Amino acid sequence: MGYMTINNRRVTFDQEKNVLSVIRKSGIDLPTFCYHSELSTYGACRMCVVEDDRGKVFASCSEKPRDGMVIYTNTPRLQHHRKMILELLLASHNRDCTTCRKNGICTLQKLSVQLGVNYVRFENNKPQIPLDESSDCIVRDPNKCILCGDCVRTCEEHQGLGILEFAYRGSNMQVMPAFNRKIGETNCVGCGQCRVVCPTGAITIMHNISPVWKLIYDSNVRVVVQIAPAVRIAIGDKFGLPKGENALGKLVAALRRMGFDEIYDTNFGADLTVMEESKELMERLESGENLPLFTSCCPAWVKYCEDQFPDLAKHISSCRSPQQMFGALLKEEARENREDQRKTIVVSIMPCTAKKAEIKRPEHWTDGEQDVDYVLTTQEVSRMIKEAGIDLAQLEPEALDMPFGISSGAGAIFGVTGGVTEAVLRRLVNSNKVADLEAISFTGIRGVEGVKEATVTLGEREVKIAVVNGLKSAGEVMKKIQSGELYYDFVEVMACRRGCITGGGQPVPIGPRTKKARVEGLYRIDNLAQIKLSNENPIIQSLYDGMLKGKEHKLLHNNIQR
Ligand code: HC0
Ligand code: SF4
Repeated sequence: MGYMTINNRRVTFDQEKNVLSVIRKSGIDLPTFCYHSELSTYGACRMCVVEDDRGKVFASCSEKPRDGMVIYTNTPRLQHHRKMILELLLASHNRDCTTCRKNGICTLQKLSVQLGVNYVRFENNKPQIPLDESSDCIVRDPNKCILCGDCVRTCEEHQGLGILEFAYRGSNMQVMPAFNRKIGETNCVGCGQCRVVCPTGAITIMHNISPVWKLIYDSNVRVVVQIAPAVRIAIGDKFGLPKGENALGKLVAALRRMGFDEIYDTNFGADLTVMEESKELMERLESGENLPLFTSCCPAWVKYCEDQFPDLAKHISSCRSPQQMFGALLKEEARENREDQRKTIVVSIMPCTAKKAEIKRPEHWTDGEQDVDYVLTTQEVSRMIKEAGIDLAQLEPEALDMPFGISSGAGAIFGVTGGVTEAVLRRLVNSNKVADLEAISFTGIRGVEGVKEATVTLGEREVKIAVVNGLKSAGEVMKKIQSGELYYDFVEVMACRRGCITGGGQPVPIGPRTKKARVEGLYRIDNLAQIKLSNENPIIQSLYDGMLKGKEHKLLHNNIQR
């Protein structure tokens, strides 16, 4: 422990890795573009500059705290410096803020207001570069890029992919995929993590708002919507609700007012996935074939495995993801229900940008028909709610529609790393006693580490499990599986750190406090759930005895031979 003096106030420090963290701990929100606590320090934007008692100006993100340091964070010199940086950034930036997708959530815009930059003395003479709309998941607008490198480091350091790089020099410098390819031509997995950290409109979500509005107002169409686990504890961020609060009831009320015909829960789809995936795990354990079994519900992970480790792709579960299982079920139900002459359209509300690509993969379609028609991210739905003039925070919560509005706590925790594994283990242990549920949760599968390991006894057998989040960690585990250095029976992978709660389509910023609150929010939903095990969901049971009978493979599994 040491102490330093910040703006004439004594502040202690302990484990903080840099002066910036100590300043923020003291309650001063120093602005940055390029600093993220979970990324390497780049020190390029210089917005976090401070001045010491000798008049030295330095970037606080790149300096270790030292005992006895005396610093100032807002001297006239620093104010001038920051304004100048902003002005120069704005000078080479496309400033069509009013029509920008990041309007209202752009850090450059926010800081320009906060620091009072009211004019820009320099013209932007840069030629306009066309948008890159080649991906189903994200859009790149190089004209909005401020070269902070956050996306470059995220894709490299968290996802181990390095799709985006700096190219050219000096004033021609740009961030782009290697060889100036379009992002859709690379091995980008669409996780959207680059969008989460992008402070401007340079990387945004590929929107599907307009077609969904049109369908809602088409009287020949029945629009059915499903809501993913991680959406409910994040959407409140956009409407001033406490971080991590479960806003499902309010979201249902909003969607009903907007005109969606039926509103269901992807947690129900997750219960279906638990049934099928636990069965598949037991079959593979018995046959000994294609172990470990890899989870298949994260589409960014599935694409990553196919692209980077094709020899291991046969380990991926044949189960469709919860959104796809549910989509297939809803379309099948519509085919069977001939009374309603309207065409059924299934829309998913997801925390994830990669889900937009998943719905287009034909192996998840049924009889050549796309099961989920559109994916809207949490961010897009928030925008639609605002467009409709609805204040989500003020709405009285409403219930989901039946029959697919009932789900278990096991389905809810799918949205956090370790949740799929915990849900599958609950099913296989098949006990809802508190002691047994707790024993599963304490096996080591909960927590934020990139790789967690657990060994669980199922019947006569010890089952070795790995729970992985972040694709860079996944790559490290895959290499060790490939070489035989590590052996597992079951591997859960989620591409985004901590799972879907930090998905590429979630409201930003997602700082440490928000991440923690979202994780706790999902576990709280599980704690409050009356049904803890997917197999105890009565609707699931009746489906297996009814509509699903004989159609399990057709509707719940994909049809590719890996
Ligand atoms: Fe997830 Fe899912 S848990 S991937 O993170 O499995 O997107 O929330 O909807 O499909 O259920 C995302 C979240 C889902 C799916 C579920 C799984
Ligand atoms: Fe990299 Fe994911 Fe961004 Fe693609 S979407 S560039 S994989 S961070």
